[in-house]
Amino acid sequence: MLVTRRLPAAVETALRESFEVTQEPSDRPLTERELAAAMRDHDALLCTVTDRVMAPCFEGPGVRARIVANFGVGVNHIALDAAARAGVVVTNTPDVLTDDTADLAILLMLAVHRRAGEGERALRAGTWTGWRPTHLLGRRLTGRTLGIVGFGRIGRAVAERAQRAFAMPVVAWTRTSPPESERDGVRFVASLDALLPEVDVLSLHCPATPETRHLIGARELARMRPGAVLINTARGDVVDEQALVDALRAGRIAGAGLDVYEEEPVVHPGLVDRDDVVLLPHLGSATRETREAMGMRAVENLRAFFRGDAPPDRLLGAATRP
Ligand code: 8YV
Repeated sequence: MLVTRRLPAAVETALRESFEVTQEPSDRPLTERELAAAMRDHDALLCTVTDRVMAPCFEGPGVRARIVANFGVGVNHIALDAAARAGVVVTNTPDVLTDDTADLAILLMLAVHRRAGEGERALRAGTWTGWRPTHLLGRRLTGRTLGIVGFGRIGRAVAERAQRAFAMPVVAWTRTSPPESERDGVRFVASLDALLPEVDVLSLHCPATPETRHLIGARELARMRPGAVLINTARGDVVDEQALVDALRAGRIAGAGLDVYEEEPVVHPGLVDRDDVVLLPHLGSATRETREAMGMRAVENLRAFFRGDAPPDRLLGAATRP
């Protein structure tokens, strides 16, 4: 199989125990052309979010790979329809990264409200002159109303943390929300439009699909409270970055905490400039424990497939033909 990036050592060892592995030594993202060639030269591909496994990887003569095992839960970089048409199985790594990604969403909420990035930058720049009663006053997170878009595993884990640790009332909207309901102390609303004006913090946890592209744009940002903060640990495409920059400049919202971007690793310069924005380099699942667990989960999927069993994390609908 081709493994596109370097992985935690224990994962690479486990892979080599079971498979004949080719690995790109430079640890750089492969081009679409290289990925298409890899699909013709290998029985399996183990890829990550930086690999765009698009339709040409699955189409035309000579495609040999029967499984694409993604290291990560989000699969917006894989052409699932083309994989399904070609009968190629696609798997991902859910569950194991839920807690760490939820923790990072909370970290961003705290960092924006308590001005942690600004404070750290000032200290390192040597401009901190000492404690004073009015220095870098932020805002309390405890008790603010949290809005969650997408109530899957990660959205639910963020809600639990916010409720238990920060006494935050939680309102959620998800594609499958019943009209108006309450479950586990979370109030579900029937539309995104209903959610936006109600919340102090809006945290995004939906997948990136054609339907969620620019889900948060100029219109949605204008419906948010002027003091509200946007948190995105999902995918960059869900937010129209230019509209976010415009809304921040105009003071329509109070800040943002972002871990994902529209054109990673490029970040809109209008975001980099701002002190009311906290920016992280796609670290949601980046703990030693979780990256190892993600890798082992991908290994389990690959082993099951080549044993002739159903891989535990096969994406339903992505590959239906034998
Ligand atoms: C991963 C992520 O680091 O799992 C996901 O969807 O966004 C990240 O947690 C990345 O996808 C690795 O491929």
